[in-house]
Amino acid sequence: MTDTQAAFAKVAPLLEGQAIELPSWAFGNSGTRFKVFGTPGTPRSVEEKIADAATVHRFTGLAPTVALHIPWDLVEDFGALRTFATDHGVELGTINSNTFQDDDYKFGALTHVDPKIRQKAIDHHFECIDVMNATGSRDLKIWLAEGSNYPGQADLRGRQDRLAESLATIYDRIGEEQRLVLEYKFFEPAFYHTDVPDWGTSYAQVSALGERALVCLDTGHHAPGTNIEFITMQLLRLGKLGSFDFNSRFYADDDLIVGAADPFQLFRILFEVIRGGGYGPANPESEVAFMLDQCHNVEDKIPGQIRSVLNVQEMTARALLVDRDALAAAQEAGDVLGANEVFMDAFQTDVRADLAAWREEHGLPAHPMKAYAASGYQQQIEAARVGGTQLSWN
Ligand code: PSV
Ligand code: MN
Repeated sequence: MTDTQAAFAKVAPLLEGQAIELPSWAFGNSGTRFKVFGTPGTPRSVEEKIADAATVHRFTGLAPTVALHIPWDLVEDFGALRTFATDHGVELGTINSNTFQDDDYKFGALTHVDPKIRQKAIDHHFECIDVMNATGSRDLKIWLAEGSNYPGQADLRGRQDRLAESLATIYDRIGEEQRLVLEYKFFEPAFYHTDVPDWGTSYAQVSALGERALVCLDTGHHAPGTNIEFITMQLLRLGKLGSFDFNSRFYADDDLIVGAADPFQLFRILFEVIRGGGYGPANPESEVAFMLDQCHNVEDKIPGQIRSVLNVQEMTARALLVDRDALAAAQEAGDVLGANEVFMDAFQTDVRADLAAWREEHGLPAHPMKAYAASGYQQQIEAARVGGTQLSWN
């Protein structure tokens, strides 16, 4: 046994039970403001999206739940959708509200100056909670596209106060076992100010609500150079990290495959997750949800999601390999380069062969990407899904 194999064997039990939620919208068409390309085999119904998500889980064992976005995933009977998902081997997960595609929300939704429009946005969240009750979902995720484009356009303070009031009304409606997670983003679609721009604002808003209100950290929603692992540490320390929306970025909210642009950043975040007790398999008390929030504009969507969850698994394995005792000793001794070397040794460990063997031991394909390509599923959906309207951001 090599040193790497011995180290991997020690952390391998902690890879069991890792769960990464998939976004239903990753399976629909998406693009930029310039063009949305269609892709053969793209789902025409919510059921087809769930079947694709279940396929990702079948090949990886990593993605037992699917997040829905309302109204994109509205169906007549959510009880039946829940059964459909279970029959396919997955569960329905987080419900995402959407107050960014209705003309009434041009100048805000939960922050709007007009109480009628605020109530309409609150009612939409009540509808999402009804969906959660039918699907058995735990989390209501709120991301708001609200803000202003020009200095003086809006009363920043008034909007923050109205937001607090609207959120309190929504929070009052969620069940004992349910949670509200508030996602922040520092720009887009508004550019001068955003009403929930940063973790501090989200933290202040959810802290005023109560214990079951938490922060959602989307990795693509920070200014370049932001130390996201520090935010991860702080939110865990404060007991307010509810969930992650994983993706990666080169420039802005690019929504590219997690771990593709900067695998080292993903490693650093996952190290703080583990260090802070936010990783479920190592700490059963943890309730932090790990989700992807991605779009596959030019690549095939199912392998795009398979690659994504594998990237998270691989960086988790490497982060688990950090020799925490040696790290602490070096840190305490003021051994700057020694501490850095312990950290980098784990990051630079190639665990791919060990993970392949581990998967086989668990009845999974050693190489899920290759196994999916050889399975014929892609060809089958491309042949079968002809006609109808491919789903997108609508
Ligand atoms: C906003 O950019 C966001 O990250 C929110 O999570 C939305 O719900 C999602 O993207 C929609 O793709
Ligand atoms: Mn997001």
